[in-house]
Amino acid sequence: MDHLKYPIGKYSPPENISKSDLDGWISTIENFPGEVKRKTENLAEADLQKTYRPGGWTLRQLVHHCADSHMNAFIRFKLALTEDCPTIKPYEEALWAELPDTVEMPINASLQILEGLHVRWAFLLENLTESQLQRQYTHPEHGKNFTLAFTAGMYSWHCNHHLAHMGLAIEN
Ligand code: NI
Repeated sequence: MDHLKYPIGKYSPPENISKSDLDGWISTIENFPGEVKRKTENLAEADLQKTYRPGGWTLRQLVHHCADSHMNAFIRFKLALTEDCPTIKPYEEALWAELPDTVEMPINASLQILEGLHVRWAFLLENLTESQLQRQYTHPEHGKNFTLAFTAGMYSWHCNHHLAHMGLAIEN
């Protein structure tokens, strides 16, 4: 079950984040909407109801979740860049995934969100200075601070994590 939940393992950032780590992460973020589109473009509506594991989200929920999660992430980056170590607002991702726009809607709207959002997100990341990448935010549930460099890696992982889930769901 853990393999299905975490098909690429959990996020384990390098001890020291290099320029090439960051470049790789940014390109993953940049390419993600295209990857999701490629994976889903030839699927029938019924395929979107497939889950990647028993009790897991459907393919449809996975795509909408990525839009929800990455909209929140983009806002966190902007807050951290413009405020002094802001406390970000967590959200109940499991409950968001049960709302009508996530359970019932075609995925096209979220593909469009991801497309525009990731162009801006990758552009922003590519143009941050070293000191901007070291800016931090506080996550109240984890009770500690995270740098934007660490967080870029986390969301690159998040992209690949859910792409792997989508692959599993399609094969099911
Ligand atoms: Ni997620």
